[in-house]
Amino acid sequence: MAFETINVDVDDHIALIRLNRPDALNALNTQLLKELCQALEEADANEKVRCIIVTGSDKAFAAGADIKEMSGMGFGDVFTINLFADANDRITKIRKPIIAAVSGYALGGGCELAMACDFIIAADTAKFGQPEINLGVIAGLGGTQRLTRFVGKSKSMDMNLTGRFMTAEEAERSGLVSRVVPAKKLIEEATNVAQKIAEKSMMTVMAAKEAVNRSYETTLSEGLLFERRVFHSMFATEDQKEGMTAFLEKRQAQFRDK
Ligand code: CO8
Repeated sequence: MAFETINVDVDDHIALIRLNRPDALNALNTQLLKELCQALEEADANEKVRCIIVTGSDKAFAAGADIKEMSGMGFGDVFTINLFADANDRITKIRKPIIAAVSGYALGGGCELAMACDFIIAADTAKFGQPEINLGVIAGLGGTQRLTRFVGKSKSMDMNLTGRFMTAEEAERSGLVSRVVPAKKLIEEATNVAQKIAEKSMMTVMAAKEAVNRSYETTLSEGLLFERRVFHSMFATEDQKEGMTAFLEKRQAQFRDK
């Protein structure tokens, strides 16, 4: 299907999804969120794709949910549509790894979308924030929950209560982003990282993603048990034999996702 608010480019095992509403700084409206979810699901189902990158423009990853679209809504509208919950659930169900490559503004729903991905690579120009407080609302897609887990209560309160922006440098120092790269090299660096992931056993990558995500949903002892069971199950795979044999034979492993 042709998309109007995003561009999708699948090349060499990597799906690059670019948010594309330049006139609104990639604000997340109903159409964009639906198209994004559909593109992620298609990439997840595409056997060729082994890693997904979500990005925006130089100026904005996304400047939040679309304020023009939301401004006239009442409780009944947002409650009934439940769009933000639907988008969150659909993104969370994607099993392949998703890298958010963030340049410029990642605000409100934009910051939350980046956090819903598996990890964030930021350009040195990136600015993160939860400025919903200035609009008379609070975050609605994880800004009070995921952000708190990433950066701790103090910084999360600061961001959510003042609406101030965090620089890429502060975001890396605080654990919100995994690495900061020069803005001009953002897509190149994100693609290199995606390529590295794409070379692994996809089955093992999916298992690792599942195990890390489990740490957010359960107790430490349950999480450790889940991790151990998945670890044990890896010994039933051909890729475990190949990975360990290749190490001992001092050669590159040839994984077959089996
Ligand atoms: N929604 C709609 N339009 C937007 C948005 C937005 N969030 N952000 C920017 N735009 C539009 C502007 O209205 C403007 O359009 P026009 O040219 O037609 O007037 C155009 O984009 C360019 O913006 P600016 O002229 O304001 O550009 P500046 O460089 O001066 O400022 C800023 C950039 C600082 C990013 C500024 O645009 C801004 O503050 N934007 C709003 C940021 C914000 O408050 N975000 C939070 C939104 S609420 C939210 O996200 C709730 C999340 C709930 C869950 C979401 C699930 C998806």
